[in-house]
Amino acid sequence: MKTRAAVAVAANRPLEIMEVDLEGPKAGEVLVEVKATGICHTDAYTLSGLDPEGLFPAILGHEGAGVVVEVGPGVTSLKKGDHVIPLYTPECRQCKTCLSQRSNLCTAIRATQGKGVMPDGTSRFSCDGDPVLHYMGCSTFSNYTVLPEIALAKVREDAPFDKICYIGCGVTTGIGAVIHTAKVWPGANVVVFGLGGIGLNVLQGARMVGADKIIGVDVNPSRRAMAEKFGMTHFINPNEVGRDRVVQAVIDATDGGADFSFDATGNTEVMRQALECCHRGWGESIIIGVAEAGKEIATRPFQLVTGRVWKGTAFGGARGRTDVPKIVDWYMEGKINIDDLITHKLPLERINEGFDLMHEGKSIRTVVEF
Ligand code: NAD
Ligand code: AHE
Ligand code: ZN
Repeated sequence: MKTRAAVAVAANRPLEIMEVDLEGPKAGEVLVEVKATGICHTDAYTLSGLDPEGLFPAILGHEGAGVVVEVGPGVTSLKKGDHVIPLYTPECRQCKTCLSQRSNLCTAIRATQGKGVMPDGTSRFSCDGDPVLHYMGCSTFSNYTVLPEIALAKVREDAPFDKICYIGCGVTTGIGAVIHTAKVWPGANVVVFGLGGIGLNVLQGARMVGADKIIGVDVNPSRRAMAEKFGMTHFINPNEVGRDRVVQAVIDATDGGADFSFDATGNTEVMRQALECCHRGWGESIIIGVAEAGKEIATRPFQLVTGRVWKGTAFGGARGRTDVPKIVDWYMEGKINIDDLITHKLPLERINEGFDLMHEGKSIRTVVEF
């Protein structure tokens, strides 16, 4: 079949809207009509050419929601008409990691996913006979896409696609980092570096679990109002206090340091600040941000010797097929706010404007509707 898609033809070039060919689902695969997709900073990172797994030409996008159109042989958990959210972190429930229950980093298809192909080693997308690659196993910047059954969460049918697509990455990553990875306790002091599409969801996660002080740090002063709406109690702008004084500002505001800090910027200097503003003896810093190839984090080992802990999280530690339907329920029950974070909506033809809005700091999430 043909599908309309925004194709990343090369690094650092605008996406090109074109018709591409899409093969139907093979064994264990599912054809999905994507109804809506968010644009995450990780899409921009890969498009920039700095992602070591960034391959071109490819169809980016990993924050979608849609409907099952057709299932391939052997698919048992999904049927035509089911509403689904694609999962860049699948849940096979059979690999060593899934069975361990210690991590959400299912290994069933990770190797082929990183090469831009389906588990059988080939792409379902092509253009004039040449393969176009998948991205993060999702490729939601296409009206139709094919995914393995284990990479789809079945969700309730009354939930609006243009909102729940954001649960496919940003919402789950931010809230999950708080509840699954950090396990923030009621009364904890929390600091969030970067108040964009992910950081604002960390804020609402921290509020949900009953954190006490919730400090937000961002160089963009226009983030303040939205962050306060999502639970932030104190704001620090590094450009106002001085970048070298952010750590002390957090320590002063929290009687000795944060119980938990989160990096949602992807900046390795900020990651260091996020660790070093944690409380001596127990403060934990969770890295969410993705940094480009060649960037490394550094700190004095003394920071860890004296009890601070450095951790990271992917997809908020969520097990997609199990946890994502629950987060959709939370949204539908009014327990979490997604609507206010979707600041812009665009048709596919204007998707590049969504990237511009992100880079200019004008949007939180842009959702593209098909
Ligand atoms: P975004 O662009 O919406 O937000 C980033 C925010 O960080 C912006 O508000 C920006 O002003 C702020 N910022 C930038 N530099 C800063 C600095 N030096 N100090 C303080 N604030 C600064 O991006 P997003 O979609 O929220 O993504 C954030 C990061 O999280 C990206 O690196 C993205 O790749 C990563 N991410 C990781 C996961 C995961 O599973 N680990 C999931 C989604 C996104
Ligand atoms: N190819 C990238 C990997 C970047 C990365 O860490 N991705 C996160 C999800 S970001 C979603 O917006 C992730 O899930 N990581 C775990 C994994 O297995 O990829 C790079 O930098 O190499
Ligand atoms: Zn993302």
